[in-house]
Amino acid sequence: MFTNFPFFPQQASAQAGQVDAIYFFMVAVTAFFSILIAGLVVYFAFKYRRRHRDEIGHAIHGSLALELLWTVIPFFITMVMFVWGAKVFFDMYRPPAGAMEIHVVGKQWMWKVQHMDGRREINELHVPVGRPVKLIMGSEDVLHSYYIPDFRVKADVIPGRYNVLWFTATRPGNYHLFCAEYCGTKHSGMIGTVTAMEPADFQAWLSGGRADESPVAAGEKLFADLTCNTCHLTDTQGRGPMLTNLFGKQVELQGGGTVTVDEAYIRESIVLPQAKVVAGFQPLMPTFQGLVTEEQLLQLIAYVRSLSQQGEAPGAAPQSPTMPQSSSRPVVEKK
Ligand code: HEC
Ligand SMILES: [Cu+2]
Repeated sequence: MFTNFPFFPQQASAQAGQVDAIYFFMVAVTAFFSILIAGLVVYFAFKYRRRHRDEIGHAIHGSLALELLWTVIPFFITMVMFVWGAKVFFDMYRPPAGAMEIHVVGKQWMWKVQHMDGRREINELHVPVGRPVKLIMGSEDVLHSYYIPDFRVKADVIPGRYNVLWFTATRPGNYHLFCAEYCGTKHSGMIGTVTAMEPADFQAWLSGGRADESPVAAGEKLFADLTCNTCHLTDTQGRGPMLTNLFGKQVELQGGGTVTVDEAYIRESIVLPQAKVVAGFQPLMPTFQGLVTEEQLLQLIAYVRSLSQQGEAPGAAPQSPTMPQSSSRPVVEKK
């Protein structure tokens, strides 16, 4: 609709239309009332101007009807904005199950990307059209923000957290990518290109490059290198809990309470193991904060999660990104 309007980014994702609709609704409401009020101010200034030197205005003692009117009408208009906005917001913050996952790490001043089959790219992102894509993001240093205006999506990449952004690209093309959070002297250079491709072209692109080790395989290696496997065994005899089939389950904590195992919990278990101690275990897991990079954390999480994927032996080859993920995989965010 707005592709020929040079001041407005094109709509290239499934959510772009929804975001624009609510944006234009709010602009229209604001413009309508601004013009109405400004017009009335001018009109009344003339209509009720002082005509004689000694003229004195009537005192006004309020009007219940008027006060109700200008309270109730704005209330309903703002509730429409709130409910509508909340709906769009929740849709944008809950990735659908089975979305294609891609790891993204922000770093002064670049975006490092790794696909699930291992292929890497920097300041670029290739995605297929017509398929939900979930970016799992971490920051190696400071706050960054991943912003694709043509898709109408933006998410802060907060250090020390597991950040998620999802979208479904709808038309092939190249789109601007920006860091939208001031992150140091070369912040303005932290830009790139998102390339949306037809699924077949995307497959060709994916298999065309030199694929690195997949995040799951890298995570499995780290699991051994960091000696995680000396405490977390594949049976219950280890000093730490068994991690097989853990993802998505409820875990009982020492001192009562439970926690659902999701990516954020696994991340916390690795960097702050004492924050939530599993019931029946000693708090003897050392912290790995500072010993692993953000990218390695994402790989470890991907590996621990892969231990729970049905039909796969622990550490088996990762799924190809084009395969729909098994529906039995527990999802963190339910729709
Ligand atoms: C010295 C032994 C030891 C090492 C090494 C160790 N862990 Fe642990 N881990 C534990 C213990 C004990 C617990 C349970 C107590 C707790 O929650 O702190 C635990 C808990 C966990 C949990 C939460 C499990 C649950 O059931 O909720 C995860 C995930 C985890 N560790 C991952 C790792 C990873 C990944 C590594 C390697 C980077 C690692 N651990 C290294 C002993 C260890
Ligand atoms: Cu940045």
